[in-house]
Amino acid sequence: MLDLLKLGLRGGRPPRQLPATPALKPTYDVVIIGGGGHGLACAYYLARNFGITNVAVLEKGYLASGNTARNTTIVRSNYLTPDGVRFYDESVRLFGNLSHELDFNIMYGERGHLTLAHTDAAMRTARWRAEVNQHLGVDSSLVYPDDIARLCPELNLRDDVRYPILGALYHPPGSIARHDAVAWGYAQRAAEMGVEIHTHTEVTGIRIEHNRVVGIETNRGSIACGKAMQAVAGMSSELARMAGFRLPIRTIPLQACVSEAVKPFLDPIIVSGSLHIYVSQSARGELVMGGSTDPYPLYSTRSTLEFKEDLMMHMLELFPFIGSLRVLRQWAGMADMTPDFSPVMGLTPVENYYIDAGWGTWGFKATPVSGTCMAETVATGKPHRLCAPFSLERFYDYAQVGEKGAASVGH
Ligand code: FAD
Ligand code: PYC
Repeated sequence: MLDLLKLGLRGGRPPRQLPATPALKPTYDVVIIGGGGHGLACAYYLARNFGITNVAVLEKGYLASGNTARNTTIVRSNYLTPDGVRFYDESVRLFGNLSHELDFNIMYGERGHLTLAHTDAAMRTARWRAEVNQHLGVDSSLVYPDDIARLCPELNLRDDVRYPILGALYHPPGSIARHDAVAWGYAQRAAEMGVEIHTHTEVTGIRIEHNRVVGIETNRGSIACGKAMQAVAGMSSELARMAGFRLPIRTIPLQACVSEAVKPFLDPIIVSGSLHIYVSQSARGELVMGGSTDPYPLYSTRSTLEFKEDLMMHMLELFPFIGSLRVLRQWAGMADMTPDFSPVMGLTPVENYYIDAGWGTWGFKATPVSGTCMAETVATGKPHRLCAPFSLERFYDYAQVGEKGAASVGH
């Protein structure tokens, strides 16, 4: 506010918000690979919580050019397992205060989240999630068509359709935000504390000696480092391969689209697992819509007509009146899918090389909690208690954290 007043009195242009990419130094205490929300949040919390500022974030494109600015911005904690609920609930808490904390408006809006159930099996899963959520103090409950009609009068609740709505899991804290602002806010505050952010800097190799990371190769030269962390979403397996280990991850495209802007009519976020759709209305008035992942693994961000046709067929079952609404943009991101629909966070087989991966179709909502957890893990060399269940080792110990039943996206 004070800055705005000063600027008004002084006139002229506001200062450039992020420093230009500097020359690479020969060595850093920590190198973070990937300048999406997760990498930038980790850099911010490393500086803020641990005073570690000799940090370089290396991003091969521009800031948030990956999934951070391709997602549909849904934030919620109505998960299925106690480990998942605790973890995402901390993120919802951090998100609620993030505009204030970063002094950067991320346009966080609590809208309520309805996961529609069209089958007895979906009702059972909704009831199960509600029980686990309530047990851990998370606001979720099972609701029925009369309640749904009150919460979202625009929904087609008739029972003469292919998949009538039997009920829903209602989660009032479900929210949306401005996704790229999350990355910019973290980047700006991290840079103010001394973190260097290097865009258009692609990591091409990881130098390892005696099973310990010692340096990073980039398209702008080599650097030495004490520690490194990868947070590269759709390219996780590729970076792990550079570091010499394998991940239980398949990379699958996920598409989404937005309509032209119309006056606000849709308050809650609507998800239907059976119809394979999810939709919210943005602050600008666009319908932000998505469906299932593509049916095959692929490193590609192309859009397809099949996706749009499928999605619209199901959208029209729920909202028959939007038949003449035009689609404005369609895009895709690459989702790194784990077998149990939970992330891979923490230590790796390479000493001082850390991982934040496996965020599939669910990682935007985890940006703040992943940042805090990974910062502590990198700083102390020990997994933060909230991310300990998501270690890579769980796949060797048969301790998966199964969250498929809580994924909004069909697979
Ligand atoms: P990214 O933002 O992808 O950042 C990784 C960065 O690494 C990229 O910028 C990339 O350029 C960079 N990189 C890659 N390789 C290299 C290299 N060799 N050198 C240097 N840099 C490199 N999640 C939700 O919670 N809610 C949702 O509603 C939601 N909707 C989604 C909708 C779609 C269409 C998609 C695709 C995903 C959705 N997700 C959602 C998932 C979410 O977007 C991701 O899990 C999350 O954004 C991952 O953040 P990140 O910072 O790890 O990755
Ligand atoms: O994880 O809530 C989610 C989500 C919604 C759409 C894509 N992911």
